[in-house]
Amino acid sequence: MGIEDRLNQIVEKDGAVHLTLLDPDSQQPEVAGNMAREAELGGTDAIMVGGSTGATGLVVDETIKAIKAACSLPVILFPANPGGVSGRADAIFFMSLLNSRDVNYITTHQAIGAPLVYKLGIEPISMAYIVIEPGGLAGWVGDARLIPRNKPKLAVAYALAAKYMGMHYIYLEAGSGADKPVPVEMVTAVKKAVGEATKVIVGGGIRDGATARERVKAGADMIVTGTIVEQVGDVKGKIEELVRAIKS
Ligand code: 1GP
Repeated sequence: MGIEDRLNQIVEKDGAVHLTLLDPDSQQPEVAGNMAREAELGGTDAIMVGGSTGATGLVVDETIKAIKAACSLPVILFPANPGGVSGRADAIFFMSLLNSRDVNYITTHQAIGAPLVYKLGIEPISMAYIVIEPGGLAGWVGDARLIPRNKPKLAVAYALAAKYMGMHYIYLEAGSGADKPVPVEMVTAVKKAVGEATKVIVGGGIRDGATARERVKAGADMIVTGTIVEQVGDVKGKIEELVRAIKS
């Protein structure tokens, strides 16, 4: 079974998926491996690997190698550009930053990266990336026309466009380390519009179980946390808190 089917099955069974994001630019590969092991013990479902700056080439490769040696979870690439593609990964969020002003982030990087993904045999998971205020580094690097927090209608419009273009996953991103996560009302509106089959991922600024649970109750199928895992001493304990909060 492919990674996308596995994730969808977990949504069916547990009500939600938890994904741990590790940025290869934030720590040495061995440290990333240890974090992944702890995250697996804490009950996370998969490891995402990527970052807006400095997550390319050898550093991505070495990080995934260390994660693979330390745990048995699937590794999904979350690249900012084709430089973030590694044949060591199991799958890739093959994403388009729909509200970017820069065609590179909408289709050009995808065209350049696609033959590499094909050649390496990595499973592509079709995903729309929609960046919401404050947007963080991802918003800046991707030249996003940020969706205002108080305009859920705009997020719904992009999400529906994504669904009608055949994308399977919709990622609502507030930006790594955001002081405010994606508003609950926006998650509710997007999920209501796209329906059951299209999965909604929410990330950016989620640091505790209660915040994650509110978004799952609002309709998020998957929750991504990254920064908090880098900040806490007890990775396993933090992941346990998040996982317990979102799984039914
Ligand atoms: C960033 O949404 C992810 O792309 C995760 O955000 O680092 O704030 O958890 P955090």
